[in-house]
Amino acid sequence: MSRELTLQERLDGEAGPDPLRQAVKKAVAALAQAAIDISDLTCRGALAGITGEAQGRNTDGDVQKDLDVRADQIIRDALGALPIAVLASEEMAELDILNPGAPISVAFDPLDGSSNINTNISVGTIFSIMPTPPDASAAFTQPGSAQLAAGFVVYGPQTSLILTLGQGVDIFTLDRVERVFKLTGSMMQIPADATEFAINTSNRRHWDLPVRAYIDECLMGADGPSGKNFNMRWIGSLVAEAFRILVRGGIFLYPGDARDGYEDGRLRLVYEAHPMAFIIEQAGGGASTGRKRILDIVPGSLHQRVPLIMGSIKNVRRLEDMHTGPN
Ligand code: FBP
Repeated sequence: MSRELTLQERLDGEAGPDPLRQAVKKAVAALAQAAIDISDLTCRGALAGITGEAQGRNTDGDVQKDLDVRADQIIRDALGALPIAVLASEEMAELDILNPGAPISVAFDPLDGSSNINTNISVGTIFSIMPTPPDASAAFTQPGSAQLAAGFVVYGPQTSLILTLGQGVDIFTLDRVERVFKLTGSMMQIPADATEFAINTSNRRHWDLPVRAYIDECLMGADGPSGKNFNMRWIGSLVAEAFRILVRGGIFLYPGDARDGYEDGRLRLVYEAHPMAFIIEQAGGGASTGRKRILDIVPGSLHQRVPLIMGSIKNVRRLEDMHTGPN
């Protein structure tokens, strides 16, 4: 049996002499190293002092769990000495400007899905790497299409790192014995048409009409206009839903709804929706608000939320049609 390529070998093969690509390579390698440490903590759980208990709130008002705080520190320590201009984290109110002359800037959600920690359900880390513009403080006011690389890690039964450098999507699995990520899935392609949807249906009464109409269509199954029976999943963990969609297709929705504070849904543009959209599009899928392509959105603020609909391209297009009408 041939030996699997390690993440480091893959990065070395891609980077070449270009200083921008070299900086991306170093940042991804450091994020992967941090993910191994976070994976150790999630696996040991209470044995490592991880309780899932709230530690307070971050400056944006989200409840912060102990693992949120530790994961944030682990990643900042891993990236701190690299040629990075600006760091942005879900856990930090403001940008952290490190070295304004450096070619890249990194945004990350250190621990996504933290409400799942004490229920032993998959959580993850998400990251987005941007080129640094002449005014470094504008690093995260660029559209998602400017991303140089994006990835996420799922701390689940396996720890998996999903990566795009803008030329397809690869999956790396953590080899716990050797403590390295190894390539286990190359050039992922999301099936174009799928029959699995993921949405928190407890919010149905708050949804707007296009979302209701689409989910009703799914629920009607073969008797409805789709002519197909759908299955449903809701893990409440964006990284786990995205991983499932990458391997077997489907559609994920966290739409805006009528609850106070949920007008633009729950997910954050800069370090959740942008990187996910880059990965999903690179695997042949779609990512949209229903009215606009996620990668075309220019963030107005660091922690802004955005409705996110992503997955199999035909399902996403159907939902867009329901929002805007077919072209
Ligand atoms: P956090 O960024 O606070 O972890 O929230 C994100 C998230 O956990 C996603 O991973 C998940 O898709 C969503 O919230 C679940 O939200 P809800 O509990 O409203 O279904």
